[in-house]
Amino acid sequence: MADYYAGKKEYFPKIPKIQYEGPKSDNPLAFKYYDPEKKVGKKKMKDHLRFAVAYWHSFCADGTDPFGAATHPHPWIADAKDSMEAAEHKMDAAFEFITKLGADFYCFHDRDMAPEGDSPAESEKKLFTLVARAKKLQKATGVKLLWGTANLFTHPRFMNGAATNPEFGVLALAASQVKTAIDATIELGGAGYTFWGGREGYMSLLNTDLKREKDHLAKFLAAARDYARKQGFKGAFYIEPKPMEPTKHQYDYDTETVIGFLRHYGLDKDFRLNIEANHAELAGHDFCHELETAAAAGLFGSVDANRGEPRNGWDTDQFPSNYYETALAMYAILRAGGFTTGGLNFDAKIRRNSVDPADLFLAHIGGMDTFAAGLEIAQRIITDGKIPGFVKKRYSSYNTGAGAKFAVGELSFEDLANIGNASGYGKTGITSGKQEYLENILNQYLLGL
Ligand code: XUL
Ligand code: CO
Repeated sequence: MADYYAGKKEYFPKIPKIQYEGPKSDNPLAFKYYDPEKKVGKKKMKDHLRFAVAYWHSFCADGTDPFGAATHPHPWIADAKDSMEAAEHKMDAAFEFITKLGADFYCFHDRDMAPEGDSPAESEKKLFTLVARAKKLQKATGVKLLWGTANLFTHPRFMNGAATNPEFGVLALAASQVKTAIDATIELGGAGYTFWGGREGYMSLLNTDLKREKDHLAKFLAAARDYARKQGFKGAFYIEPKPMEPTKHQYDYDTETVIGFLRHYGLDKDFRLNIEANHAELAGHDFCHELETAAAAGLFGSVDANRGEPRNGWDTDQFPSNYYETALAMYAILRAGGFTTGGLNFDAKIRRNSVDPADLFLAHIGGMDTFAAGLEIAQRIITDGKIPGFVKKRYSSYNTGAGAKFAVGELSFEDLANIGNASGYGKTGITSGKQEYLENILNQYLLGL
């Protein structure tokens, strides 16, 4: 590691390697809860959490919003002679940041890593020039690729969608881009490949054939999967639900919608869910609801770790800071068996007015601490057993006798009705759900950190 910096230009010269110092530390550039080597249950924290830095927000986004110009001057752009050199410097800065932070993974879109060329062939060449550099940097630093993806939403050609575009020519260009992005992901040993819906949705049904667009999307995904498998890709494919933005109605609305889509088109063997906290909120769901729903279908895959702003109706992509939310999320994730190919990708950006060079570090440190604390609380819920024990007991009437027979499909509807008739009304069903009791227990764990 020390060799990695030798003789290199540093883009974050004042920032040391971030260390764990514990909850009492008042060093802002230190972890308070994330202690990578600490064992929680059977695994080390770092292996439970599998943190990834998002290339797009951290090294490409510059603070621009619809009302104002850039506020985050990127030094790696300033000292470059052209867009390819800027991309190289940006990559050096990214690997410096990720290693100083101590995250084990990163995620990227093709266009985050390399600029688009004048033709598909030139774009591919540019991307693979940067992929070769990333491969070397991954080897030198030990940082790994969690997942890759293609940006099918920024260029104007995708204004009417990519795989759901009414023009076949655009769909074919999207395929060319995804093929190259899959090749790049394979070359970099990516554990997964993500499809976020981008502009796959519609603004008005007056100009849209919804069924046709969904059929095309499924055909496109199946063909992309077949290509990747043929190339030897063994990783996971993820669909990332989002209800709206940029289109009025995104086809991958929420987890339940995506599960239905995957099963309807026979894609559920290869595709899993990448669940983003802010997208859950936009769909009117709790983050943990989306995780639990994916887990219940056996389709939980990965997480885009961020948070929304409950009083805003858009994707604010803020860094996680809410222990209540991450505790419930990690509780769902642990019960789903934890991450295999997936991880916690910080699809989050610092605020427009967070202009100190250290702010990007502070944001990630806070996010990692918030999830590490969430993990410890989730493990405590499980080890202490009061909450899961309560839930188990709540369903215990289905474990024996007629309830157990019903659960395995051995009772007809008449059988069920006869049991109901025989029991009479009495006090059946007048049983406390104990929500307040359980919330109080959870608060005890949270405050006892
Ligand atoms: C957009 C979003 C994307 C995907 C990757 O809301 O979440 O950054 O995660 O394309
Ligand atoms: Co995302």
